[in-house]
Amino acid sequence: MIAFTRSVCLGVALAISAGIVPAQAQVEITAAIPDFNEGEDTVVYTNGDATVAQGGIRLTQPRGTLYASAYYKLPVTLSSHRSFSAYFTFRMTNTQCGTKTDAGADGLAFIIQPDITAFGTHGGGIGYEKIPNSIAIELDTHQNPGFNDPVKNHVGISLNGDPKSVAVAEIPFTINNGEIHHAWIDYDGKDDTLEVRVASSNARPAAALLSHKIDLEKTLASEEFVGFTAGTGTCLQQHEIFSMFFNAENLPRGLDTSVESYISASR
Ligand SMILES: [Ca+2]
Ligand SMILES: [Ca+2]
Repeated sequence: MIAFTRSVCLGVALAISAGIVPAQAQVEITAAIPDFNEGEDTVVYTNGDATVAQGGIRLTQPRGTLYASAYYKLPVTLSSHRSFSAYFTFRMTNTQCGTKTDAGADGLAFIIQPDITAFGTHGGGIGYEKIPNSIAIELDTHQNPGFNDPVKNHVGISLNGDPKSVAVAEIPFTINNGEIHHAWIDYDGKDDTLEVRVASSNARPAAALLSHKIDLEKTLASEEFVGFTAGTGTCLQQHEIFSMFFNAENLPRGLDTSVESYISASR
């Protein structure tokens, strides 16, 4: 953990007031876990098949009909508008679907909800199905026609544990190809806009892949847990998270680790 000193604050403030955005300026946010290599298991609460191992959260092993969740252990306090900014890295490996190894299921989701012990269902439920009072942003790799999945490789915004997403978008590259990918989720509760970005590098894309108008004050309370769910079915794969950053307020330029570094706020 890097100490957040008064001089760093002052330096950043002076640079910003002078119109200069310094490279790798340090920004204090609600929760910053750049890796899981040194005791970060103590800040993560796991359910089901999830465990903290080998530098990441392994949500599911590559076995069938599993489901799991993992949450940042401390509750986060959201503002009255429920705004937030989040960024995480993930990987899906060991894909298998029958005799095919170039397809796997079911995917993982970033979730905000009030119960640290909650995990939903396996298969197309992606570990979040039936979790009430929740918003899940799924990274779905298996097309379930019953859930209105547009294609197998898509992002979806799902409310209150219903896998029939209220908004979806096809992801233009394959997310379960064994590589580490990046996701940004930003909600501005003042104009009710939720934006999702997914990329194969750590540079935050300028344009959102999915932008959706939604009022989360109806869904989320002021105190919540943030984390991830995942599931496998007849088709399967391993799901892992390698970093997670969450701020309980919207950052207008979003969390971008290619430009700035982040530390957890002191509590
Ligand atoms: Ca699906
Ligand atoms: Ca879906």
